[in-house]
Amino acid sequence: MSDKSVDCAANEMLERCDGVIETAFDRAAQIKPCPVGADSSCCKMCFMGPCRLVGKTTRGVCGATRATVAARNYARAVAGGSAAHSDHGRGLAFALLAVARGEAQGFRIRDTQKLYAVASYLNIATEGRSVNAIAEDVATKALDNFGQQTGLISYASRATPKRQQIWQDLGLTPRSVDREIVEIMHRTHMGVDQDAENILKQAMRTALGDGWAGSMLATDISDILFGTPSPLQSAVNLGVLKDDEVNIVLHGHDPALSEMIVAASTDPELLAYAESKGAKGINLAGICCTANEVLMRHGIPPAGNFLSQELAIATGAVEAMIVDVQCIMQALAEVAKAHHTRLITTSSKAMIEGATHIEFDEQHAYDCAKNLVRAAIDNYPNRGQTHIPPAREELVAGFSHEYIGYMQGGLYRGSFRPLNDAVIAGRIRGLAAVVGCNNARVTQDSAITKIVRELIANDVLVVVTGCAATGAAKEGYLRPEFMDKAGPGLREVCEAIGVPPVLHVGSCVDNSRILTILTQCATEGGLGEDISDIPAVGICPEYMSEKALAIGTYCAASGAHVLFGIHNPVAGSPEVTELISKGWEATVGGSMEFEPDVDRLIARAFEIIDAKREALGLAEYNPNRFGQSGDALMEEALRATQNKPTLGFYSISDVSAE
Ligand code: MSK
Repeated sequence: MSDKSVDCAANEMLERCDGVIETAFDRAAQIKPCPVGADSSCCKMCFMGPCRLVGKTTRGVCGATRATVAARNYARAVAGGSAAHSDHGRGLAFALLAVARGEAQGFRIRDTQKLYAVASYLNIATEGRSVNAIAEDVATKALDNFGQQTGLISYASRATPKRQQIWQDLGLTPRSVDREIVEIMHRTHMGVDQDAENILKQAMRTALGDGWAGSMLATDISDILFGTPSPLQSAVNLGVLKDDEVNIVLHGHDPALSEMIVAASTDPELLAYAESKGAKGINLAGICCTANEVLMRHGIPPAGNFLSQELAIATGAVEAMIVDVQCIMQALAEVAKAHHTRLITTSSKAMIEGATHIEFDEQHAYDCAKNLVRAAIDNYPNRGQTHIPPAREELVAGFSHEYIGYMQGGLYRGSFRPLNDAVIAGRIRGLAAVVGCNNARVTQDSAITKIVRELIANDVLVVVTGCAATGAAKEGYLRPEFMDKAGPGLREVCEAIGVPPVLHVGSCVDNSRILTILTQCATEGGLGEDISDIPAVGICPEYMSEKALAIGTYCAASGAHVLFGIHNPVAGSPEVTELISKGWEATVGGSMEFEPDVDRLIARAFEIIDAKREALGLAEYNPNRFGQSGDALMEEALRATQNKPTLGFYSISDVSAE
C-alpha cells in the first residue's frame, strides 16, 4: 500500500502527477510542520512577539503562560470553525427568507413537514397560516439566533433536560452565534482573559452556538428548502467522471448553489447545447461536503474527498470545478491552469487569483446556475487527453435523523426503541460517529477505514459524515454488502431494521444530525438521561480544519467523548490537555482527547463505550453471546447446498436488477 493514500484512484493519479503536477501530497512532504506552532506554544496575539514558549521559556513578553497561550489558540480555532459553519447557516436562513418572500428564483420549500417541525421548535404558530408566512417567521427567528444580543439560542431546548441544566449551571448556554464568537476574539486579545479554564469555557459556549444553532439551523433549513434526505443509491470515486460528457465538479459546502446547478444540468436547453458541442450529456460530481449535500438529496456521486480535489482536475476530464466556500485549496488554480479546467469561484467571500469569478445571486439563482453550466459546456471542446481512473464504488447514503426513526417503526410508529433495545441487550455494543477531514500529514483515508472496520467488526454501529464518509464509501463500506464484515449482533439488528452497519448522515454541518440522533436515543429511555450516559464515542481521525475542532468541542460540551487523531494541538500545555479531557469530563460529562496512534485510538474508543455500558448497569459486551446472525447462518447453509454465495441484506446489484 502507498503511504499517500489507501484509495487506488488517488494513487493512480499521484503516479501520473509525479514530477508534472505538484499536489498537496508533495507539498506536505516538502514542508515540515512548525513544531512550536503545532503544539500551540507560539503566541502572536500582540506585536511584542511572536513569543515561542519552548525550552526554558515558560512565559511570553507579557507574562502569558503556556496554558494561557494554548487555551487562546484553541479557542480562536474553535471561533474560526464555528464562524465558518454558522455563516453557512446564516446564508441559508437568508435564502429561506427570500424564498418565503418570493424573491429567490428557482427555489421553493420542498419539505413542509420539516418546516412545521422547525416552527414548533422555534415556538412559531402554524395553525391556519400559509407556508410562506411560517417560513418567513422561521427564517427571521433563525437570523435572530445568529445576531441577537440578549436571550439564549432557541434550540438549547432541544437538548435533554439534564443537558440544559448542566449548561445553565455552568453558564454555557449560548446567547447567539455571533456574540459568542466575538467574545472569544475579545477575550483572547492581548491582556484580557488569562485564565485557561475560563477561556476554554468560552470555547465550549461558542462551539455550542455552532452545534445547536449555526449548524443545526443550517441542516434544518437545508432540509426545508431542498428536502430531508432518505437513503438512495449512488457511486463514488474518480471513476464517476465520464469521458464522453461535460464533467462539472461541485466543491465546497453551500447546498443552495449546488441545488440550482443540479436543476440546471437537466435543463433540456442546456442538454441540447452540450450535444451541440459534441458531448453526450452533462455529468455532475462532487468534492468535499457539497458532494455530501447533493449526494444525499439527488444521488449525485462524489468524485472524492478533501485530498482528491487536485486529482480530479488532473484527470483532464473536468470542464469546470465550481466552488463556493471552505476547504478549497488555493493550489487548484495552478492545477487547473495546467489543464483545460475552468476553476470558477461563486462567493464574494471566497475568491482565488487565477480563477474565474461568476457570483451566485439568489435572486437570479436559476439563471446564474445556467450560466455556470453553460461556461462548462463551452469548455468541452477544449478538452485534451484525459485519464479517468476506473475506480468507482457503489454506495447507499442519506440517513437523516428522521429516516432512522422511520426505519424503526414506520411513518406513524417511528422511534428509536429497537436501536436502544439492541444496545441494552448487547447485540449492539455501542454507537460511534466517524467524522472529519483528510490530512496530508497521514495516509489518506487509512485511519478512517481502519477504524470503521474495527468498530463494526466489534458490533459498534457507525455513522459517518463529511470527508470521512466519502473515505469510507471509496473502500465500499457504504455498500449494504459490507454487512458481511459486521459482528454477529450488529448484523442481526441491521438485518432486522434494514439498515447497513455504516450510516451516511451527511456533510460536516450535518454533524448536528448526530446531536439530534443521540438526544433521541437518550430520551427514548433505557440508556440514561443524556448524551453523556450513552455508550457512544465520536472519532475524528484525520482532521485538518478548525471546523473539526469546533465540532469536537460542541460534541464534548454536549456530553460526548471525542477522540481525535493526527496530533494534539495543545500538546505544549499539559494543563490545557488535562482541562479539555479530564477537566471537561468532570464538568460537562464529555471530553476531547488526541491520540495519533490508530490502534490506541481504537482501543480507547472501546474502553469509553464499555465504561458507559458498565455505568448504565448493562451486560458486559460479549461477542459470542448471540451466535451468528440468522441470515449469516442461512447463507452458510445455502452455500453448503448450492455452493452459491448470497447475502441476507439486499445487495446493490439486486436493487439495480429490479
Ligand atoms: S469538507 S471540513 S475537509 S470534512 Fe466539510 Fe471535508 Fe473537513 Fe472540509
